[in-house]
Amino acid sequence: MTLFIEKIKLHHLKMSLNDPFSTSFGTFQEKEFFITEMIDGSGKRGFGESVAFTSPWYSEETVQTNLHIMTDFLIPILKNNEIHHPDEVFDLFHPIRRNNMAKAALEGAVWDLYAKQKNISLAEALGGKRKAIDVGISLGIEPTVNDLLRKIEHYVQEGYKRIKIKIKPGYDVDVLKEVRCVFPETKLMADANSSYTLNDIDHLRKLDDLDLMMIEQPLAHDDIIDHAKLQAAMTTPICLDESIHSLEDARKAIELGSCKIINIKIGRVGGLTESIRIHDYCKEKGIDVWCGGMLEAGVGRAHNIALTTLSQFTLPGDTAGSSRYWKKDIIEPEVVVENGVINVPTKPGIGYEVDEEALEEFTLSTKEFNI
Ligand code: OSB
Ligand code: MG
Repeated sequence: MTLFIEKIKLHHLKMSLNDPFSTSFGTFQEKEFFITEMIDGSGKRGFGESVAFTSPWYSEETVQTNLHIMTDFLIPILKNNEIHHPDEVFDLFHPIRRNNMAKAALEGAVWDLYAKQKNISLAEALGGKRKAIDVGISLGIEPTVNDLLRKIEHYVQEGYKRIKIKIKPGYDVDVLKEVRCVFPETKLMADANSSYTLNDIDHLRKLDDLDLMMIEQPLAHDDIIDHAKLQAAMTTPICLDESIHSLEDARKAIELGSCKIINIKIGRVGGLTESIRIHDYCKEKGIDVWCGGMLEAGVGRAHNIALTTLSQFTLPGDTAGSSRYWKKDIIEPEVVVENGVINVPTKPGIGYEVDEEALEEFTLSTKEFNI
């Protein structure tokens, strides 16, 4: 079997979030990204989504570097090679160093097209078995603790399976103590987005009294050594996000004891193929994983849902419903969360239709490449 990709389109979109989202590294009000589209000879279309932001805050990639790398390096590779299975894309892209979000944006569309050609759901193509997935929600840093408490109340009522709270120095232990006081039973976790150092070890250890599921990425984005020291000094499990870019990173972090949990983001690790490899390795090592989010629109959200059907995704992820982010999403139907659960679509590929009107409404420009 060959995929016979004839055309690739890069749709550059810009959408406004319902609600500004603040982290220790900055505030998001808008999201710019690419919807990648791959069209085969029979007119079947696969879709992917890039997740880099406009500024290199979370990682070094940006919307513009994604465009550069896809246009000048990755699409030429797809032009010059026949693809029989989506797993081959990871190896074809391997000579290009890093730029994992650019790679994943294209690889995701190949996976969707492949599943549609085989007439199976993307979840099935990936080997996932779950029919429904449990989800949590990630809440940004709020102007006041009362604002945060109100939001938590709202999403607990909606049924989300756990609440993640962004923290940073000066907005951490006291805030979480108040939250724990008001919500004694709620599953809570904190995400620091790399805003602490080992000098904060005594302060971070105070979190051990709050019965958190985990603390995500407390230390530097490129560290696994100090995280191992911190994990040895804390009972709260550490979950790594920014530090894990590959299966090799995951292996080293687990061997060192730098974390007990891994957040898998498809974009950060360079695609679905590498996500599955990390998942399988974690399963073998007894490390729980969950699927992280990058404030995705519908296509990226659909990919996250499909990946989360794999068995070692034992903890609720950050893939909330479309309405948490957007007035109008770009897929039909939108992603709906009921009682903290998303029913996995069974239609071929990502299982949602791209809403052509919405796509057009949010598109700034489109580039086409004949393959
Ligand atoms: O660290 O997981 C993160 C959003 C932007 C950048 C980094 C992160 C996040 C989130 C939100 O936590 C996840 C989501 O709701 O998509
Ligand atoms: Mg994170």
